[in-house]
Amino acid sequence: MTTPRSFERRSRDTARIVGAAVRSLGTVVRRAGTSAPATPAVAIVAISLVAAAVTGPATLGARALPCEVAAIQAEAPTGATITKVAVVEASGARPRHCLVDGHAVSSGNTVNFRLALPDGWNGRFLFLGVGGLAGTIANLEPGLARGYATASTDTGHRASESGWASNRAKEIDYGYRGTHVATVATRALAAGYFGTAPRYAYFNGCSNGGRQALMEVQRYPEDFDGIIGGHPATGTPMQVGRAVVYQKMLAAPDNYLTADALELLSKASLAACDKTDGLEDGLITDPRLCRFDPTVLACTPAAQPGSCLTRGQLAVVQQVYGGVRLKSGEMYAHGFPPGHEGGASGWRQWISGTDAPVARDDGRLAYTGASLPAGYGLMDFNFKFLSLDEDDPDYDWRQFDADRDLPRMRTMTEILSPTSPDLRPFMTRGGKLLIYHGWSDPGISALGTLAYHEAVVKAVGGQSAADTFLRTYFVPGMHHCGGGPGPNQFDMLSVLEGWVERGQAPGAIVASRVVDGKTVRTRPLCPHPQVARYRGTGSMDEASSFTCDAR
Ligand SMILES: [Ca+2]
Repeated sequence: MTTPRSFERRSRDTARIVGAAVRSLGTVVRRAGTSAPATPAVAIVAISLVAAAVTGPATLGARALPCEVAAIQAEAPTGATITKVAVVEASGARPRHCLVDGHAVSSGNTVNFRLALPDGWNGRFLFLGVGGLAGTIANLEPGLARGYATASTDTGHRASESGWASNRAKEIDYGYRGTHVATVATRALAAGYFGTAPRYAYFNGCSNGGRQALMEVQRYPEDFDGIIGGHPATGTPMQVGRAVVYQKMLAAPDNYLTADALELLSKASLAACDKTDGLEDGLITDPRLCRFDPTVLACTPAAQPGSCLTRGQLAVVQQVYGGVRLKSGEMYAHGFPPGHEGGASGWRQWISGTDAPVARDDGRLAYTGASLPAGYGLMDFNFKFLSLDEDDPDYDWRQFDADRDLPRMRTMTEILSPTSPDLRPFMTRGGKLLIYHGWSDPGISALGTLAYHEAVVKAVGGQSAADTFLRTYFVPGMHHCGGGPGPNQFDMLSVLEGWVERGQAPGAIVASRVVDGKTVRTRPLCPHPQVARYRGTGSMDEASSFTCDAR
């Protein structure tokens, strides 16, 4: 197998030869076009150089194997089984590709994967994470459209498979190992198919995919050259934070945060915080500067219904902002920063749902029906079968008490929660990590990601060490992996490639806000601890009117 280093060198040579040949061909064409015909001999030499360059052993995109089960299985690494292979014709931005389904062996389980091997391969490998409780395989088209050999995994169970979380091997595969074994298998299959190892391997995922990203960095630092972790899920702490919020929300009918209450809250937090970042632009760029007290919305006897928040509603809001501390004072589940609580993808989607909870037979309030808030739908399952070290079908998260119950969750927290800040092995081998998180994510707290970033900086030896391999970007006004009023479209993968492949250390990344297909605002995202600052002149909707400044 070609080593990446020697391959890289060869591929540079190839690029030089192709470049020279193309330049030479260009000359030929221009001459032809200006009625000064080149001699046939010159043209033939140039064309044969190109042909030699694109069919040589180090060529990108020249398929080495037929797209057939037997041929691909013959090149498969130990433990990988190919179950289905199909040629998929080009469609839209998606190139023609060989689609490979199979599974890889882990200890006590098999892990499904899918791998797409495109015509016109760009020489790189991209693995895509999956959301929620996994059990499905990501849509590979975003990677395919850019020419990557693109793979994903369900992490070792199917979404339809009840009882998977009562199987420790499957829990471990969901936690971290499934991503690793599927990565090793699919990267080797790509190398076998194309006849050469991918020059670079990347991971990209958001939410649970962001959790997969951090697990890879922490546990398998050799798997990827570059990793993007968006809105990384935190496993047990995230569940604990939600449980305590719902304990308060469901304690009385009055406590429910209606859509109107959330819009009221959103207006009030924006009014209090918009200017604190130096520019009144409808966005809270740095909610850490915000001193917003929601009790300004407290109902008074004279208040009109719907114009204020009840005591119960305020208690819920303060719980969401405040997070969960242990008796020792340690912050266990970070609260959420104020700002941009309203809108369809805001707190309504994650925290309060669209329909008020109703009383069950036992008199207690519960959400029912199809419109469960995203943070609530999996509460029962998570606590009974995933968070607890020993399954307990009778466990009631409504009674959860952090100091009493967390000792019952130690092993599973280790399995599910990507909390280790010591990323030195990844740093030392030259890996690069981009983390991003919308400040207004109502599903997973950006403050938790901030705390993790700071812990990493400390663990690897300080800011200058961290700067060699890590950038974290907080996105103002962005909800969970998208949505919200902020600039929420950006291309982290190109930035990561520039860093890994060309040594271009990332700075500001321009993000766009697109409404009905039109870009209405661009804004730089700044690597933490820098923050985007308005220069004082120019349109507030143009990224060029901002600089990234130290706070
Ligand atoms: Ca502002």
